[in-house]
Amino acid sequence: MDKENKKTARGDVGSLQAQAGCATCPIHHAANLKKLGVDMENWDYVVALAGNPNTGKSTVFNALTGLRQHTGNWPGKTVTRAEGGFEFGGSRYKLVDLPGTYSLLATSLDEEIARDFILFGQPDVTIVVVDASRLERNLNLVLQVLEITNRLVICLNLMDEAERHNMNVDPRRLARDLGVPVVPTVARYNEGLEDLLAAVNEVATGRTKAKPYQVNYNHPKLERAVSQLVDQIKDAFPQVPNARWVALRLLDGDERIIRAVEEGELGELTNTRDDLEGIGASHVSQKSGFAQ
Ligand SMILES: Nc1nc2c(ncn2[C@@H]2O[C@H](COP(=O)(O)OP(=O)(O)O)[C@@H](O)[C@H]2O)c(=O)[nH]1
Ligand SMILES: [Mg+2]
Repeated sequence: MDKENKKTARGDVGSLQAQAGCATCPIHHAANLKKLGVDMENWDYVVALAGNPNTGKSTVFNALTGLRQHTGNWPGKTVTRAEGGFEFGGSRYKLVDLPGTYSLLATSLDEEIARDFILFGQPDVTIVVVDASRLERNLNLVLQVLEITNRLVICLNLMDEAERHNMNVDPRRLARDLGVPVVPTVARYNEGLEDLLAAVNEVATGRTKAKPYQVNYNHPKLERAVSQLVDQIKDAFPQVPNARWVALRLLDGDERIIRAVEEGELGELTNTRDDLEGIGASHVSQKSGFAQ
């Protein structure tokens, strides 16, 4: 990539910022972010942070909450749970940093915790933090989250790394293809985070309704089996948020979901907002996760 293009790649972050922010609109103003640290009382919305390891989730978490969660790898880190608060656009948010995972198929404890939180905890918004310089690998998780919820925002982070590797990643194209908001960021240098908050606010308040890309399995037999199962799941567990996803997992032989259905516990996993603390709590270290 030549110098001119480089400028454009980095310029994208800035120009999208300018675009999202009618500069006079207070909702897009930096001063509008109030970091609340561990104060998470009376939150209006719950936001989950998901993503592959090392995509900058903790960096985003720290920038928004003002907390100093350890970034880097240390034993047990991934099963501690970090929560913090922030205020933006007149609303109070509780932010939950989920363990870093490459998938949500629950083949490990981390994946199980992340998946249970996104599916059963029903956060108002899930931010999927994506490494722009390793897009293909990261999209695996994005597509899985898209199957579970349409309340998500993609944080296309490490745009500087993508640029350094001469990759020209187009956030608008990605947003169009995936059908969800995509915000380019360089979290380490606080670039793009206001836009991220503006997008989160839009989804949380329901002003933006995503039409997420769904993997088409294109298989009549599979679709027939899925729709039969969906009807049965809805009858037995009317409170389950995404019966199609549960049906796909049952057909996939997902042991945890099969067990939950057999033991009639699937509905119980669906906690009310007030009971979010319970999600995955049995697996999660009692430590608050706010490592200094
Ligand atoms: N160059 C660059 N580094 C970043 C960016 N965001 C985070 N990092 C760095 O990437 C590393 C991993 O970040 P961390 O927040 O711990 O990732 P996590 O594993 O997803 O929580 C840290 O050294 C961060 O400083 C970014 O946008 N650009
Ligand atoms: Mg982290």
